[in-house]
Order: sequence, then C-alpha cells, then structure tokens
Amino acid sequence: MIKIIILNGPNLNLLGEREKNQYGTETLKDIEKSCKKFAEKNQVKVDFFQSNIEGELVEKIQQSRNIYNGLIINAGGYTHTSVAIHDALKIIRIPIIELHISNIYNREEFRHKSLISKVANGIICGFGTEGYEMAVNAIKKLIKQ
Ligand code: CA2
Repeated sequence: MIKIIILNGPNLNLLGEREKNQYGTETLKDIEKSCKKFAEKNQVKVDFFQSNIEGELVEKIQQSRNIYNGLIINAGGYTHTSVAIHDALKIIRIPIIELHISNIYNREEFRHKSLISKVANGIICGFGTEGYEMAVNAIKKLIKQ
C-alpha cells in the first residue's frame, strides 16, 4: 500500500476557529478524518502531522524519506520564508506536492513568493479544504509514474 504524509505548518491547528471566509469552517481534525477516509478508499495510507515550529517540520521531512512514498505539505506562513524547509524538501527523493487552501496568488503580495514551489513536483492551491483530497489523488498518480 502507498504510504504518504501530509504536513501542516503554523496556525493551521486553528482552522475552523477564525478567518472562516478565507479558510472555511472545517477544523484540521475534520480534514484529517475525511482525508483518511478518502485515501483509504483509494488504497493510500495517510499520516497527518502539524507543527507551529519550523525545526519540527524539518525533522519530520528528514524522517519521511525512509518511511513514505510521497509528501504533501501546507507549510502555512513558512511557505514564504523558510529556507530550512526548502532545503529539507530538496534533500528527500520522494514526490512532493505543495498545498494551499487559499489562492496565494490573489492575496497580499508577500504571499506570492513560495520557497516550496521550487522543490515541489506540483502545486494545489485555491480549492479550499477540498484541496487535501485533490492532493492525495495527485500524489498517488505521481508515485505510480
Ligand atoms: O492558504 C493556505 O493554505 C496558506 O498556506 C495558509 C497560511 C498562510 O500563511 C499562507 O499564505 C496560505 C496561514 C494559515 C493560518 O490559518 C489560520 C486558520 C485559522 C485562523 C487563523 C489562521
């Protein structure tokens, strides 16, 4: 069975609590539950990990290279700033999908730059929380290639 990890960065633990217009009403736990159900139907095993700490995300990315067949990352605000996350993703040799709930390109200018895009195989962005399931589908195809 294909095994993937979905990493979520800072503040995504607050989903569904505030900024509902931007990020929807689902909590990260809701997303995890529905995404795991969707993945299971598609013969994919999914683990979720969220951290507000850059170094913890870097650690998890490093460990992923020996455990998972693919990685999906919504790096939150670190998308736009983190050289460390960029470097960690560059080192691992498994397919990577960059994911965003909102369309970062129709928002503030500081969100238009992503350090993750350079090292991701593809990007899913602007489809709301449904993007998580879209990303599972997309990474499955990348892994099977
Ligand atoms: O659209 C996305 O998925 C983002 O990665 C979300 C990040 C943002 O910094 C990126 O530019 C785009 C922020 C997540 C913050 O989530 C919150 C959830 C509830 C309340 C406040 C923030």
